[in-house]
Amino acid sequence: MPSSHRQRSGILNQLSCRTSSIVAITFIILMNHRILLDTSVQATKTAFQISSTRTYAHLPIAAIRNTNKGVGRVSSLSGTADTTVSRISSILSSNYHLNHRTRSFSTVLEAEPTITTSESESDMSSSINRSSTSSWSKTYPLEMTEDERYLFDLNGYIIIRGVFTPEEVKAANESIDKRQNEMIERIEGTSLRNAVKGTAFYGSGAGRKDLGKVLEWDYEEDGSKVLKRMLAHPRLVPLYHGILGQGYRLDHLPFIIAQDKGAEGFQLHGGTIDCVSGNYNPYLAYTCHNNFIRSNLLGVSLVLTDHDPGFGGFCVVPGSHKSNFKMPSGMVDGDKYQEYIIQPATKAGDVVLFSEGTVHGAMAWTQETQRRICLYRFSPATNVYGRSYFGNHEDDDNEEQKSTSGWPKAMYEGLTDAERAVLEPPYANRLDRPEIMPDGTVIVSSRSNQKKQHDKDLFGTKYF
Ligand SMILES: O=C(O)CCC(=O)C(=O)O
Repeated sequence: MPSSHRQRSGILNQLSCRTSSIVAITFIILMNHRILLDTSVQATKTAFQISSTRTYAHLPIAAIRNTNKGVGRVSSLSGTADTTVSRISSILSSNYHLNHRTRSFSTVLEAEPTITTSESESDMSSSINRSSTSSWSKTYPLEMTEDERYLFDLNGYIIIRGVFTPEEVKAANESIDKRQNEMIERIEGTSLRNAVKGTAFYGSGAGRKDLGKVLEWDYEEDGSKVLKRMLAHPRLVPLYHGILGQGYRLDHLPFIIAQDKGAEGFQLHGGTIDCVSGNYNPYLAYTCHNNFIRSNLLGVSLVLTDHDPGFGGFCVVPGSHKSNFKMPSGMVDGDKYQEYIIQPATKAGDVVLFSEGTVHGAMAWTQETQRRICLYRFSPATNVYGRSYFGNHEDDDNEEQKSTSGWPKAMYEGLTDAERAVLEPPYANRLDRPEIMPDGTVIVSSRSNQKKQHDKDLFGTKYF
């Protein structure tokens, strides 16, 4: 190539690079300007990756949320700056923000260092489509706080006070009152009993009462809305994220546990090292590596009646999630070392989160008023213990239900996007899993279209 040609070509290349850079920088400034206006309201961090050699603006945008219209989902956009700008412009209206696909931005959001907030959103009707508003940061921490992390890691459980208002607790209890005769008692002489006769947990004869289908109650009932709120309550989401990770999921069908006076509790069970066998139990295990807490199965109880000291009900061996040895015989039944078995005092409206890797159980109930909790179990996105999530309805009389996959249909009624995300089956976040963000919006993380197409070509299905 003649030198003058080479020079010209070099200059052209430089110019082209400069133009690329100018377009890219202008684009960043323009976009940041628009985003800054929005982040002051939404407290959301935005990130761009601009290729320096080409004019591509790769926007790892996981969600574009139009607050006027609810949650919009765009899993990934890329293209030239021009096409990207025009594509974004065609999607966005005046009120929007961008979320980076990665989850790192949650770390820059401020967390209020409190675990005792009693602020609760009492307007139950407004819980519909709550995920399309982003007011969480105003009331609740957006991350599990350092105090919460410390306490949960230390003890294997934590109590969050006053998550639900007295009105919400009343609504839930009224729904339960209506269904007292649907409760199923674990009567004496059956294999359903949870404690050995004659031991401390057994009580004086009556069985524990269980009431199921709680998320299938008529959605118009306020009590039903309250119980559905546990799936993604803004006060609890940071804890679910801190213990289970984003993309956490409901694992068991939730149910009400009731104990009348003298009713049996539940002998100690669970444990990362199973308290009865002494074997490691990966399905329930608690771990903390590199400041990263994970509990493979998390029990979460909504407390619906007061549990003052000595009343009975939920009990726990604090710290047992890290135990390395089998529990001494006699302790499992509560006959030995009672002083190490703690019945935490809780009030109606509190929520108890406990790792199933922490040895726990329930004491016989001593009060005239019926004990009530609603017990949920959650797992990380890729963990599973129960099996109702994929439509295990072969025993049902309901033909329609039999043919559907997923949880019972009624459970989906009236759910917000965030609550619905929690009912997803187990699979990795990057496979189009809707995930609740720290601010309550829901985004979908995706692999590139090329990778998806590859799977389609390879397997004939969208996902491996
Ligand atoms: O009654 C409680 O609070 C605990 C119940 C329990 O651990 C269970 O049902 O597995």
